[in-house]
Amino acid sequence: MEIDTGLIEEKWQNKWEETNVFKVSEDENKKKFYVLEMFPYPSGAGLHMGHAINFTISDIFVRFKRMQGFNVLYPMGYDSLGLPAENAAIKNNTHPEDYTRNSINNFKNQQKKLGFSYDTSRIINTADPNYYKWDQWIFLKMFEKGIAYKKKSMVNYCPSCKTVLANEQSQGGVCERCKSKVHIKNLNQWFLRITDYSDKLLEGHKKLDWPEKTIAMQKNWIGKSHGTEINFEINGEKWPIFTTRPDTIFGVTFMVISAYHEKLLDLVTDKQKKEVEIFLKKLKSVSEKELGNMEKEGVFTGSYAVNPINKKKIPVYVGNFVVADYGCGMVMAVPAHDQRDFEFAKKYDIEINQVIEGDISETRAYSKEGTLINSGDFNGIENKKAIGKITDWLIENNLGKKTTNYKLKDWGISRQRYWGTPIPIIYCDKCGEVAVPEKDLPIKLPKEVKFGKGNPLETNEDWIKTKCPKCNGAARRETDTMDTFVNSSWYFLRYCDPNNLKEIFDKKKVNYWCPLDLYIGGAEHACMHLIYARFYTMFLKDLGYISFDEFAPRLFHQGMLHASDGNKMSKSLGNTVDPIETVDKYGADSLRFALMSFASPDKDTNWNEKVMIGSNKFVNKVANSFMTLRIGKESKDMQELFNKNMVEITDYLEKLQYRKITIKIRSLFDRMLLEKDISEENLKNFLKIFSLFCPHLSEELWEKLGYEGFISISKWPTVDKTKLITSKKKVELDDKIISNLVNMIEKIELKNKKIKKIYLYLVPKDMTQINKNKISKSLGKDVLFYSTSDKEKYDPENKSKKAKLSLPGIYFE
Ligand code: ANZ
Ligand code: ZN
Repeated sequence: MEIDTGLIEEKWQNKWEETNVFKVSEDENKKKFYVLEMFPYPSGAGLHMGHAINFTISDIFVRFKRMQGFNVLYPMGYDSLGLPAENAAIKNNTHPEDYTRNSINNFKNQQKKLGFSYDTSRIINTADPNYYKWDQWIFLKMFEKGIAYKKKSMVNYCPSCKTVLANEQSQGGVCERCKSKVHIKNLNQWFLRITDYSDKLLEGHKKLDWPEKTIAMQKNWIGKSHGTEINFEINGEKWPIFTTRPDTIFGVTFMVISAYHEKLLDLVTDKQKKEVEIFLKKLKSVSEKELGNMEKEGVFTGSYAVNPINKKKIPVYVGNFVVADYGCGMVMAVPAHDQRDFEFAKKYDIEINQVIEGDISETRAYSKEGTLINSGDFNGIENKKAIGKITDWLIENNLGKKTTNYKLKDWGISRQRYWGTPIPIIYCDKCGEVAVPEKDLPIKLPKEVKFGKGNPLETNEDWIKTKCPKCNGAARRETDTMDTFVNSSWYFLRYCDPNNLKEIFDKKKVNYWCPLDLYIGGAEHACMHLIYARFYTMFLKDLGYISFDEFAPRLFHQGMLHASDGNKMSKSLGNTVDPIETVDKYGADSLRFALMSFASPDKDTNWNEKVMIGSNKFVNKVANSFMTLRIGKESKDMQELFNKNMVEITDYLEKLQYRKITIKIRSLFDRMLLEKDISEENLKNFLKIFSLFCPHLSEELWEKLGYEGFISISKWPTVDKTKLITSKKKVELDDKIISNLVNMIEKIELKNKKIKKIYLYLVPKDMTQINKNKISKSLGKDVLFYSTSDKEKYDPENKSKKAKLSLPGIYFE
């Protein structure tokens, strides 16, 4: 009986859609489960294989949880505002709105073709005014509380994209998108005071079951550090600096102020003015991460500082390695014990004064522990102790205080571009900055604008001109739009009540579904998105809108899928594989099965056409031979095997170790084909497991077997524990051998080596205990069994010597 996989896939996709099987609502009697993958940015190019793999990972998990009886929320949406859509629209001479609509429709159709089980009644599109209205609403709440504010600040600015860039988007002084040289500009910008939440963000980490590396990256990003603020005197004025090493204060031989320090010019003498100006002109913007590696440069300002501890006069330099908005924007430099200061001192021939015992070389400062020297009354003290002692002395003499500093900065959200959420602020000559009243939201983007020169919103005077909400006088709208990370900072809440026109969401609904039970997305979002979203959650909790302060207690990062040549898939390299073309060729079930066969979902992997073809063959084998299986009384062995598999597969599913399951599905099915009869129960059980990976074919076979309703919402099999106990000892040995071998085979085949034969060498006692047939069948390979006492055995690498009781020697060929 032939099954046309192409036809059945469309049939079941339509049936799922027509019957709304995956639509959910709150049900207090059912346990909820909320699974979310980071929503995609819908580009005109359509889905790529990375999307397909990511979505398949979550869809399998969702189908499993649904069958386990949970009330599962699994929504989908589109992060559709942003620069790429605007640039693509300009390039293709269309409007971003039309470009975005087409991209989303294309995405939806493609996602449908892959058999994902979304609740499609909850689709979110961030470019929809009914969505970004609530971005504006949150902004107003933040403005009210002083969390949103405006200030002048030095920013990275891309002259070609005509917008402000975050530090991460301008590494090496070039724009991440267009590679133009980035300029530094002093602009009036809107900020969100995320720094109010620094400690909460750090404390919250304790509650998170997240990859350790991601937590470490966030900690580093927030960068909390305890230290001392010390007042130096320059030109009779007090200038504090921040240091974590007050123990080195006797070794300070110069000071360095940031090139972007607001009060830099106060320190520059007339004589040094020219030189400083030339230095400032050629500065490049660099992100903090690069500061460590780049060449340290600076010039003398002409001013001198007085070291408060010994009244020594030391020169003040302006330098490129001091960050303006960290600490005090100025540092006390100790070249003997700080490598940056050391390099600077060597370059400009500044005195190096050692104050901690240890070896200083021609190229390196001594930055380890030691005893203080050349430090007046503090000589002979261990430097760790001296940190406290010197700080106490400074505090007693009113020359300093203890402080804590954070690397985290307030989040600059102003963008001078069109395709983003308009900032709901109005400027009035009389009243100043005025918030748009809530009843006037959303402030919609005007469709009529001119692209190409500066901020497109500035080209529509009709839109800009408005009335002041306070005095009713003539006023103008803010033309900055919000960074699109704003849109993704709370979308997971909106999914709980996506069509609400009156409120951001119904609190009861959000508190039923949230927090997420599993969040899936790329590790590249460790800092920005995942910190911003945590911040928004905490803010909304403080407002009293939600009852939790962490939105995603469990996070899973999927691996990256590369092209078969190991490179990133990219159009320019011509190595992309298109998921929809692949579905047209092999079917969605085969693609899903293949994607999960490549590697464990958390590992990076390469596209592998052979695995694709192999998966397709296997799926076709199930399609063509499943109905030849006979329902009847099955053997005890088979019962045991099923039970054991069910336990293991359920466990693998919880851990998202899908590759192991694909191997089990294959061997289980091959074994079933060799059996005369299979119980009806286990026939169904096999299909249920298979349906997570290959839902279309499973629905078709389910229907052919005569069952009513969708297999997608049938009940996950429970294990008959009694059947696990029989002949336990024997089963244990067989299964130990099998599972060892499965793991070894997996490793070997991952390296693309083929295994033709397996030789097992067992001690004579084991030889009588095992079920050879079962082992061979489970592995789906040729296995030869030798007793270690067999004189005639084939054993080229002497592996039989390794055999112990219950532990056979193994040789692969
Ligand atoms: C003197 C000193 C001697 C320092 C020494 C270090 C080693 P964290 O842990 O990152 O907080 N620093 C302070 N403000 C800075 C700024 N705005 N830009 C660049 N560097 C700055 O590091 C604090 C240390 O970084 C401070 O301690 C200061 O240098 C420098 F042997 O002061 B230290
Ligand atoms: Zn006014």
